[in-house]
Amino acid sequence: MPVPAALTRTSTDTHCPYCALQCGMEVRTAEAGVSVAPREFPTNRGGMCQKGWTSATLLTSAGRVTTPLLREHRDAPLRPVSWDTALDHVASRLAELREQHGADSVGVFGGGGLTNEKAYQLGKFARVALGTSQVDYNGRFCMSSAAAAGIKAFGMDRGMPFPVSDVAQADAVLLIGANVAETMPPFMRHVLPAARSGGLIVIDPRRTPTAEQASLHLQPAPGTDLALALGMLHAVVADGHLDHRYLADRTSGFDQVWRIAAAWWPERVERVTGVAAADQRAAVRLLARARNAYVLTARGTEQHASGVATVSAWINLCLALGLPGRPGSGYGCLTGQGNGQGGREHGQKADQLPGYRKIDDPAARAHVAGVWGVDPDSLPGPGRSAYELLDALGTGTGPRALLVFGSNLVVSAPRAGHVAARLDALELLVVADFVLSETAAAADVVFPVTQWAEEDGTMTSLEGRVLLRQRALSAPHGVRSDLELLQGLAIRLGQPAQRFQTEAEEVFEELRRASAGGIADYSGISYDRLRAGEALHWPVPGVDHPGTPRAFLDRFAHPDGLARFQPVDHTGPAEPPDAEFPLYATTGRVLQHYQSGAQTRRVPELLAAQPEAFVEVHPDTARRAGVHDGQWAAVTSRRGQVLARVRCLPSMRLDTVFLPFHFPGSERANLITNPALDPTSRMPEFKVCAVRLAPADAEALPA
Ligand SMILES: Nc1nc2c(c(=O)[nH]1)N[C@H]1C(S)=C(S)[C@@H](COP(=O)(O)OP(=O)(O)OC[C@H]3O[C@@H](n4cnc5c(=O)[nH]c(N)nc54)[C@H](O)[C@@H]3O)O[C@H]1N2
Ligand SMILES: Nc1nc2c(c(=O)[nH]1)N[C@H]1C(S)=C(S)[C@@H](COP(=O)(O)OP(=O)(O)OC[C@H]3O[C@@H](n4cnc5c(=O)[nH]c(N)nc54)[C@H](O)[C@@H]3O)O[C@H]1N2
Ligand code: SF4
Ligand SMILES: [Mo]
Repeated sequence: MPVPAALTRTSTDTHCPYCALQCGMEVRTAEAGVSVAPREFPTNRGGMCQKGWTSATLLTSAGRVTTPLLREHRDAPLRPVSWDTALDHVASRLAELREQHGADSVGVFGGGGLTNEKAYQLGKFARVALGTSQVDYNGRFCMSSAAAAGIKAFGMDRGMPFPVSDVAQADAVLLIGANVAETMPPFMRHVLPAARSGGLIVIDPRRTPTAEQASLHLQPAPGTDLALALGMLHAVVADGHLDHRYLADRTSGFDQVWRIAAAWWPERVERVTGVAAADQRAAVRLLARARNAYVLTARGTEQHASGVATVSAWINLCLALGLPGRPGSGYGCLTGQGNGQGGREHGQKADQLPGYRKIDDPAARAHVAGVWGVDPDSLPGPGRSAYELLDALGTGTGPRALLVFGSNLVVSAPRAGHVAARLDALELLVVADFVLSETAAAADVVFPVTQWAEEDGTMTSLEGRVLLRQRALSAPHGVRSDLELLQGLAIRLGQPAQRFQTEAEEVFEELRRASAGGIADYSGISYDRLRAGEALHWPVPGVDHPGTPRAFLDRFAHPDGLARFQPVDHTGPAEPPDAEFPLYATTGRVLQHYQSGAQTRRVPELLAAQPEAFVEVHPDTARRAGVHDGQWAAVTSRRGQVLARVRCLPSMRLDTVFLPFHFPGSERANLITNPALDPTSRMPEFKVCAVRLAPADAEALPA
């Protein structure tokens, strides 16, 4: 085989393997090894965080899986086998299950870190090669609530409907449940101008490194944002900041919303949220007086059983101030995973087909089936959402086998103890990964796959821009790409090989056709245009179309062109604190670890910086619970108990503790989280549950 051109280069322009900021980086290959360096790119402006700087470590790490692994039966160890043995084994088990129990006996779980090509191919593999409706992905845990709220309000979900760099022009920025100083550090460059002019407002129950830089920090109790948004909307109206002209020209439905917000005067909201009425009014004033203002939401306000309503309430506030679709201002949601945006557009979601089409829409089915060369009637309908899928595994009514691509569910799924038990109840668990994650370690078959720098593929970043990640080096012997794995299984399941291409660019060419005419239209994007460095934000409906960096400037995506206010009211957390579980627990991230930590816990510098789980707690609350700074504590909810080292912080609310979710085993924050789901988005309530805090049992301590 000739050496691909990319492999003769010593430096390749690409993007970071982790979060949605997709910082521009260079991968350098030399005798001494592989290294990375930031490059100038609009989202990171030459910056990179510690995860980016250390991202080459895993490419050559000893912890990498380089051969397929298989266990003969549940109690046997995983042993190395050949690719043919592993593929034959999986395909024949899947065929048997399908034969005996029907196509829905096999489930597929994808991830928002997968490239567009992989996400597309995985959805197609599920619907065509397996014929199953049971496919969903971890984006359901990520920003599905903001996506649903965006569709309701604007008729379209593109996380940030404007370039990230626009934010730097603003004199006011409101960040809600977003700790960007840790979750997207170079993003802070874009909010610095607002911070310098006294216009950075942060809403977070914790005094995060982001909140430290704010001019105004509102610190509500977890799960009370909806009330806060109503209070601020009330202040907009009462203090004369309502943009009447914008309301009349660009929106509908304000009256029903006001009927609810009228009853939420700031003093009442203060009693529910703990945020002083004067601070609510001050925040509104900063936004209303700004020449340019942006409001950005992230997981803190979204990961709730009322997440869609909560984001809708924030969008209502933005509409009342006339921000969305105005040049230099706007509302956006900060997508999280590297391809969180593209990952929810191309059909790995239970209710969706490529191009952000609905799977129950006959025209969408006919179009996509045409591209795939199958009968539209052969495509299954919508399946279960992520948590509902996991909850049903091995129960007899749900899937008996699960294929996992790009998620470490044992650590990251809500009520993780229960999810791990459901995975154990499966007849077959198959995981594709490049490390032996906690989920891979529990699998019957593990397929070792290539990593970001060893393959081509496109990602769609938080600003809706499609980016090319280019192959920079060859993969270790024994690993194959996800696309090759899918083809290997598809052929064995009786599919023609050409239906499941293995070159990313060829898959992208098909994705273009499948997305054509859809909401997320990629038909005008090509690898050549991306290689030439064009900045293409979707929709790009033609090869001569310049892309859409700023959506909604003239009209919103609803047929009447108007944005729709959503009448929503405050309900509060699904599980409020009580005498037995008196504290709120909330969960989230630290700078050094990514998600379940499957990758970053294998990078020595990152593990050394954050080696174990911790719980942030106010010193008075710690004293009352009998726990001490630096000692291990047990945090217990109705679902389980997590062990974490106590960090006393006077800036914490007295009623709230915080845990990061990056750690495994008994340090898994998700042992306690509540899988209460939002009725629309099916997003679990990761951000609030009721707990009690106590000293940890000496015998139970982590080794
Ligand atoms: N270092 C690092 N960076 C990452 C990731 C990572 O794992 N590690 N993951 C990426 C991904 S996939 C995502 S989704 C993003 C997430 O990015 P963020 O949303 O910024 O991260 P989180 O820490 O989950 O949550 C943000 C904040 O929400 C606050 N919060 C908790 N409850 C509430 C509430 O009720 N209301 C409000 N207003 N705030 C609340 C928490 O205190 C926390 O500081 O980060 C991306 N970047
Ligand atoms: N308590 C709590 N839980 C949470 C959250 C929270 O805030 N609090 N946040 C939620 C959010 S926002 C998210 S996004 C999820 C994320 O949680 P997960 O879905 O577990 O995401 P990762 O930890 O990134 O796991 C990705 C896995 O896939 C592998 N991988 C990476 N790239 C590829 C690829 O291209 N192909 C294949 N085959 N494998 C790949 C990695 O090695 C890793 O093992 O966690 C959710 N869970
Ligand atoms: S901010 Fe995100 S994309 Fe940038 S280097 Fe850090 S993890 Fe990578
Ligand atoms: Mo996420």
